[in-house]
Amino acid sequence: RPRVFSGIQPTADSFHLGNYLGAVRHWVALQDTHDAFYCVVDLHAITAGHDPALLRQRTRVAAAQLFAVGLDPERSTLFVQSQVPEHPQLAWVLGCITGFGEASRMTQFKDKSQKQGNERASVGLFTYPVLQAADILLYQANAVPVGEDQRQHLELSRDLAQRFNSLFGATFTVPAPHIVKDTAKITDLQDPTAKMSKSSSSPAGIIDLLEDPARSAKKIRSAVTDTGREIVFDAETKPGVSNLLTIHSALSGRSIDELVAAFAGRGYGDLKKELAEVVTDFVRPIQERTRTYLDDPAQLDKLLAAGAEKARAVASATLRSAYERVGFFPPV
Ligand code: AQP
Repeated sequence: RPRVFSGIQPTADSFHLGNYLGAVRHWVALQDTHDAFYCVVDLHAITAGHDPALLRQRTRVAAAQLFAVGLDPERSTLFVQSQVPEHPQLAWVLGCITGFGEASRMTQFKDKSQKQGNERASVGLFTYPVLQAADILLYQANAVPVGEDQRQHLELSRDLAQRFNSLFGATFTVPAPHIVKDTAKITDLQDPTAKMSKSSSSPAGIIDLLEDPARSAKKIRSAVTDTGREIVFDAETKPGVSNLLTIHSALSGRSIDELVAAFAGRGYGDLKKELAEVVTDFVRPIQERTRTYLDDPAQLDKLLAAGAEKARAVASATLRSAYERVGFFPPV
C-alpha cells in the first residue's frame, strides 16, 4: 500500500475548520487506502515561543481530536513528534544540504518573521520546513495531505529528497502533495480573501471544532458576505459566500451545485442560518468523543506511546541508512 504522512501543530486549544477541512478530514479517508503515519508536531510548535504546561496539554487535546474525528489506532499510526528522536536527527543532515537562500525564500517564514519582527524570529522558525522535510522523508511517504498553504514546503521536501539521493545514493522516496482542490483553502469569515488561520485571523474569523456551537453560529451570522444578493459560487467575485458554501458542502456532503439550486431566490441570512445548523450537528459528537479521550489521559498517552513505537521502527531504519550514506560512524 502507498505510504502517507502528515503532521499538525498543537499550537491552539482546538483545531479550526481550515485545519479540519484542508487536511485532517483527508487523513481519515486515507487510512483506508494507505499505510498512514500522522504526527502531532510538538517540535514545530516551539518555533514561535510557548508555555511548557500548555504545550503538553495542547498536544493531548490535538491527539484526542484526531482520534475523535475518526483516526483509528488500528488502521493508522498516530504519534507525538518529540517521542521519535529520529526527526531532529535527520533534520540536521537535511539542513546541511539546504541553501540559506533557498530557505529564505519560504513565504511562511517571510510572513511570520515579519509579523514577529526579524530580531525576535527564531532560527527554529527559519529551519521549520527542513524539519518538516525530515518528518516526511523518514517514513518514505509517497503522498502528503496538506492544505494549499503548505505547497511550497512540500516542494522543498521533494527537492531535498532528490538532492540527497543524487549526492549520496537512493535513500528517500520523493513525496507528492495530496491537495484536495475543493477544500484546499478555507478562508477567514471576517476577511474572506485571507486563509482562516490561528495566528493571523481574529477570533471572529475562525470556527474552532471545540468551541461552543452557539458561538460558531454567532460568528457565521456576522460573517462578511459580498455585494449583491444572489447565492452563487465564485471565489473571485464572491469570496465570502463561496467560503460559506464550501464549508456547508464539505460538512453536509451536498454538492455546491445542489446547494446553489436549493438557495436560489433566498438570501444570505438563510444560508448562514442553515450553515450554523450544519456546523452544530457536525461538531457536537466530535466534542463529546474528544472529552471522552481527555477524561482518561493515561490511556491516551498509552495509545500515543504505542504509535511512537510503531513510528520509530520505520524512522530508525531510514535514519540508519541515511547516516551510513552520509559517512557517519555506525551506531553503538
Ligand atoms: N485555512 C486553511 N484552509 C485549508 N487548510 C488549512 N490548514 C491550515 N489552515 C488552513 C492546513 O492545516 C494543516 C495543519 O497545519 P498546521 O498545524 O501547520 O497549522 P497551521 O498551518 O499552523 O494552521 P494555521 O491556522 O494556518 O496556523 P498559522 O496561522 O500559525 O499558520 C496543514 O496541512 C495546513 O495546510
